[in-house]
Amino acid sequence: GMSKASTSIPEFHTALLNSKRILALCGAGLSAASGLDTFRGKGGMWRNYRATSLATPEAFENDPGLVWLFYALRRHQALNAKPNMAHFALAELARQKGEEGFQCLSQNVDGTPPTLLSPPHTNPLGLSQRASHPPSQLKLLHSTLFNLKCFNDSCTYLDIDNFTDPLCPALTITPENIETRLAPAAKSMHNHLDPRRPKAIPEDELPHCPSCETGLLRPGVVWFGEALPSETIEGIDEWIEAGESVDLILVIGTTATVWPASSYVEIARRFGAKVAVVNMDDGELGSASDLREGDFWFQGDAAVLVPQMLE
Ligand code: BJW
Ligand code: ZN
Repeated sequence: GMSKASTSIPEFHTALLNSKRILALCGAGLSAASGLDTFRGKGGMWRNYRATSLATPEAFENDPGLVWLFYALRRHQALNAKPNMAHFALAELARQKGEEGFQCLSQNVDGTPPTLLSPPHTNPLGLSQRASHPPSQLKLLHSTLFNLKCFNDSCTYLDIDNFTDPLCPALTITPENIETRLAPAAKSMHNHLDPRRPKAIPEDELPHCPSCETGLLRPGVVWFGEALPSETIEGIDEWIEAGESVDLILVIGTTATVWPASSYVEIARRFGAKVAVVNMDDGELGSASDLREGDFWFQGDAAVLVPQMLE
């Protein structure tokens, strides 16, 4: 590309040493080496599917069973994945720099704050959490697969850290459910919002809200058109304003196309930050256009590059 950015790890080490206040904006590419699929870009299963069109309230309204199968599969995969070297390296950076020095803003939904272990999973935490990332330095922008909410707008039921897998018999990960029910519908060029499509699973077989008893439970993740968790956003704003400066932002494994998460790159710049992009694909942010002199661009697997950058 035409980027003026440096690709030198030693130069990055110097910039890192000179940075007092650091942000990371992470995306699905951070967990790719752990076997979790990305939404877009190279190497992700979901790029062949219309996965993002399942991440909407409209899709759930129209076919809750189909949307639930997508999330049941992702809960199952996240519970069985292990953190990779990039998760561990970021957790170590967090310990070294402390709360004032480093905050990790993650768009990934594979985790929750540490909690009691719930059988049968001996280790039911998110990947960053299992890498012992300090919780106060991990901001989950799109929440987590393991919070459940009620789809009924007027009901405030919230079930935090629910690691039950499967959530109910109808949501068991079977070839029938995944290959016959989920995959064709998610891949289909037909509009799966079409109300005439047969539903994936009868509604009475899906998990219902124990509080209002009328609403269906839904994954507590942030879908398109929904607001990000306000305490999380406020916490980040406070951190940025408290120091009135950001020296460096690491943009790791994300297309940085989804707003408002993507806006933290520009916000950090406004507060003086250099930008360091780590991505498998040189079509991304890095080489494309807006990296400048003083910025960094590293192409490859985050699980390999991030540990080298932070060592
Ligand atoms: C590797 C690698 C390896 C692979 N190593 N790298 C038009 C313009 C601007 C904005 C909008 C617009 N129309 C609508 C909007 C707003 C909308 C939006 O931004 N849409 C865009 C698509 C344009 N945003 C919203 O709707 C947000 N809410 C909102 O606006 O609310 C308004 C409101 C305000 C107040 C009150 C009420 C409402 C919410 C956005 C929520 C996004 N949610 C999702 C789903 C979460 C649940 C789930 O996981 O299913 O979040 S969408 C999906 O994208 C998910 C991800 O977190 C997010 C970002 O994806 P990410 O992480 O960047 O992954 P990929 O796959 O895109 O990229 C992976 C990268 O890794 C690639 O670059 C690879 O190359 C790379 N890679 N392997 C390193 N080994
Ligand atoms: Zn309810």
